[in-house]
Amino acid sequence: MAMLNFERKYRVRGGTLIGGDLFDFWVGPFYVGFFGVTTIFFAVLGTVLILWGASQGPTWNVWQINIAPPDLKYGLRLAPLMEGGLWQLITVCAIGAFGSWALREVEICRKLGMGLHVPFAFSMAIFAYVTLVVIRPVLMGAWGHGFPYGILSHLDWVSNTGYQYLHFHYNPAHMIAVSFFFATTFALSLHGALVLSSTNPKKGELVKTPEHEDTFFRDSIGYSIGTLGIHRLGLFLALSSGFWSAVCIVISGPFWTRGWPEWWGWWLALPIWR
Ligand code: UQ2
Repeated sequence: MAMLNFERKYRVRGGTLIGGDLFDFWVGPFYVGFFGVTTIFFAVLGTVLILWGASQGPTWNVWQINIAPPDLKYGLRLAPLMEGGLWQLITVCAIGAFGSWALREVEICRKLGMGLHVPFAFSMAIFAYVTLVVIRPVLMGAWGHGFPYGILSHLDWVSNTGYQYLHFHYNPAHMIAVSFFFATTFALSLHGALVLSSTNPKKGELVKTPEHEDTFFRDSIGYSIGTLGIHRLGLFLALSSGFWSAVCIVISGPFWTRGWPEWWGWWLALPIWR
C-alpha cells in the first residue's frame, strides 16, 4: 500500500477521545479506533435486524420491504418486537452507527491536526435524521410519528405527512430549506465549471491560474468570492440546507397543526391592508 511521506509521520498513536490506545491502529488503509469498532458493531447489528425484520414480513421485493414504527397507542414506551419494537432497535443502531462514524472522523482529524469541518458537516445530516425519528416524535408524544424504514413506505410517509399540513410548500422554513438546496447546486455548478474551465486545457495549452478565475467573475459580475471563499460559501449553503430541513419538519406538529397556507394569515391580518 502506497503511503504518502507525511502519513508516516502522522500514523502514530494519540488524539483519541476515549480509551487511550484501545484499537488505536490501522487495518490496511483504514483507521480503526474505538469508534471504528462501535461503528461496525451498530452497522452489522442494525443490518441483521433489518434483514430479520424483512424475513418476518410478506415480501422480499426490495421496493416493498417495510419496517414500521410502533402504533401511536404505545406513546413513548417500548413496543413489542413485531409491533414497532424492531423499528426502535434499528433506530438505536442507526444513531449508534452514525454517531460512532462522526466521532471516528473527529479522531482522524485530531491525529492529522486538521479542523473539524468534515465531522461537523456530517453531524448536520445526523441532526436532520435524529429530528425526524427522535426529536419530533418525542415532542409529539409517540414514536409512531417517526418515519417507516422502507423505500416506498418512507416516500408514502413524506407524502402523507406533507398533505396533513395541506400544502407543505407554504411552510416558511421549507421555503428557506429549498432555497438553500437550490443555492448549493448553483454554487457547486459555478465552482465545478470554473475550476474545470481553467485547469482542464486542451492538448498543448497551459493550465490557467486562480487569477484567471478571479478575473472571470470580476469581468462578468464585478465580484469574486475567492478560491477559499467559494468553499466557505459552499459549506455554509449545504449546512443551512440540512439545518432548515430539520427546522421545517420539527415545527410541523409541535408548533403548527393546521394547514401551512393558513399560517400566512398573519400577513393578511397586517394593519397596512385596512
Ligand atoms: C469565485 C471563485 C471561485 C469559484 C466561484 C466564484 C476565484 C475557484 C464559483 C464565483 C462565486 C460567487 C461570485 C458567489 C456566488 C454566490 C452564490 C450565493 C451562489 O469567485 O474565486 O474559486 O469557484
